[in-house]
Amino acid sequence: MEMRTDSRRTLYPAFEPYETGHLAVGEGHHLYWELSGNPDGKPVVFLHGGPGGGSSPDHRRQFNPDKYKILVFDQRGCGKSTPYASLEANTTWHLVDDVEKLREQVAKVDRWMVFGGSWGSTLSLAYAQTYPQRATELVLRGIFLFDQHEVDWLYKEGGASAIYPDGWDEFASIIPEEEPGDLVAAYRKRLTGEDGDEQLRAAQAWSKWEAMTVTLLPSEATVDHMTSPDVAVAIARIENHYMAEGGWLEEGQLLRGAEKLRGIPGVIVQGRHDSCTPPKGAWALKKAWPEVELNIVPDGGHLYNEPGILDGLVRATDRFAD
Ligand code: STX
Repeated sequence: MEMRTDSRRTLYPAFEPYETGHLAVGEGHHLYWELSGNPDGKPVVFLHGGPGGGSSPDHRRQFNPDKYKILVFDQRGCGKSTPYASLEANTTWHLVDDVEKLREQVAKVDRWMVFGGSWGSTLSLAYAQTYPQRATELVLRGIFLFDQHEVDWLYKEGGASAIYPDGWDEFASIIPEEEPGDLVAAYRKRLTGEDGDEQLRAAQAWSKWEAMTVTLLPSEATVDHMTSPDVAVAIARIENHYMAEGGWLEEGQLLRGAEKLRGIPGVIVQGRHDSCTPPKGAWALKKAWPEVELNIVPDGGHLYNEPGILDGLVRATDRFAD
């Protein structure tokens, strides 16, 4: 693919939701949601990353507000959803059914575009493979299939640690070397323990490691945001919980399920230098789902707001807008 560095598309100018609320989805969870854009426009649901990352006011700006009816929400335990950072009844399949509840009860539409990056791509695939009749298109970024090699890439030595040995040492340093088990298990003990100070320290270290891997160029703003106590605890507890459980997905499940996506138009925007979710997963998905358009961004990392990644995403949503 040709590398485009001039006239790259950027976020739409800031706009506010026209309606917000909380939806009770069961097991005590209340999900914060917001509708923005054009109430009569083309429906789209935005699925944020992590899991645990929560939504931000910039996420809606990837869609033309004159053309899209945009539903953004915070997944169980994230952002403004309550109870904060809760791991109770918090699995991939709870979230898949939450998306259906939001479609029926909040967006009140029959079908919608499904848009997600990173963990949001995992959840988009799980949702669209469960309810293929509900997805008009899929726009995905930074593909994460929850296969073992992707989890190991992030949390075992020899993957992202080979690119960020400095960050890896810091991540590993809060766990005594002689402690048995892997780092995901060791962090889990601390992130779910009774000691609040230890939980926060582990949460900030977990989130800092992730923050280092998600931008191509060092970003102090990303590290500061992801390690701030109110954000770090949800990211670390929820992400660690999902990683420890393999996302409640069988190995290869989302690749095998790609046959259910036949006939649904799709675009993948994937950074070549994505150190969090390297292109291997996107490539495997493209082979399993030949109709999808795979755009590998030569100077792209992982995060949606990097210039080449954002350009690809906005071009995709614009193309599907009419
Ligand atoms: N997790 C990758 C992911 O979904 C494997 C992700 N990485 N960072 C984020 O999400 C946030 C920046 C949204 C926290």
